[in-house]
Amino acid sequence: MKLARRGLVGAVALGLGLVAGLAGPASVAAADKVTIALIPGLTTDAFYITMRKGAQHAADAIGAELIFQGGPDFNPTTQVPVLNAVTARQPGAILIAPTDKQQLIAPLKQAHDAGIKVITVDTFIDDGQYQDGEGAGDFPLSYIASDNVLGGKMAGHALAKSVGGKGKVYVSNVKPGISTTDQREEGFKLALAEYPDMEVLETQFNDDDANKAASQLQAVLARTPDLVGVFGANLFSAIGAADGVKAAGKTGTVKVVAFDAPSRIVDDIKSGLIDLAIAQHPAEIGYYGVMTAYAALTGQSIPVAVGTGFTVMDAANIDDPEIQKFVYAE
Ligand code: T6T
Repeated sequence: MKLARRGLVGAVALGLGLVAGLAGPASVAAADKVTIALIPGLTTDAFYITMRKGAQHAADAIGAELIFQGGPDFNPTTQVPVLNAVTARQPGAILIAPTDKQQLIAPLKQAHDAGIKVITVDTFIDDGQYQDGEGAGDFPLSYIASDNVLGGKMAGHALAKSVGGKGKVYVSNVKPGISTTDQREEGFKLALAEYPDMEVLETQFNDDDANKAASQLQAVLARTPDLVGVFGANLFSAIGAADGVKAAGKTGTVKVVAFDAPSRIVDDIKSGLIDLAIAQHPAEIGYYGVMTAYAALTGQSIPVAVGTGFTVMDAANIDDPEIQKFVYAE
């Protein structure tokens, strides 16, 4: 029978999750040099660029080799061939942000069957509950990420507050089937359900294309002139929604709450185009991803889930150096 190790994604620090094997023999000796691959959702996104920096920091600290290889867009069609190529190189561990909950299960199973330790970062496969003996995508050893339902709830309450608790809003989202953005929308809607005078319009899916998100904003506004706000559920959705608001001449009238914090979003907070951003901590995800992989590769027990934090950025705190350090790298 498989050992059930279900941890909670939340404010869980490395080593605080439920651990397996405590009664077993002491850990095996550290490997001489381990190779850990990080496969992002796409290579050119400031979120994953920042994650890579945190991962590299950890790899340098432990003398591991870090391979960073990914696709040009957030898409399983381009990510799966990259994953297969990385699997063929037989790294000790693969850290991956799967671009689809279902479509990455089979190719990741191949990596797992080849003896590679699979850990997912940012996004998850299947139901995201690993090592509990249930589901085709149960084999990854750990999931290291933000709590995206919580982040979506935070965004929902922030948007409701900024519009005075009433009016029509919608979610600008990427596409269905991505664990993170699905969960953010879920959290946002849970929060908005607490405001009887608010209405959530149909979600607009932009395929991670900011230009599409901008056009959609203008189209929604054309058919709903009393729109009061929008939640951009990731970096490109938020930038696009903000562009749409600006192009429509509605800066400050249609409120924008963003997920993610590249410098462009910071500029928009300063100019008043974006009200607030929920910044993730991608460097933390990369750092603990590598450390978790290393622990697994050297025979240590590891938490099945590691929850990383958020920093809320708005006009009142954006110049604070303690806040600025969470702006994503370019
Ligand atoms: O929001 C992040 C990431 O968490 C999500 O899974 C995909 O989009 C981003 O990379 C931002 O573009």
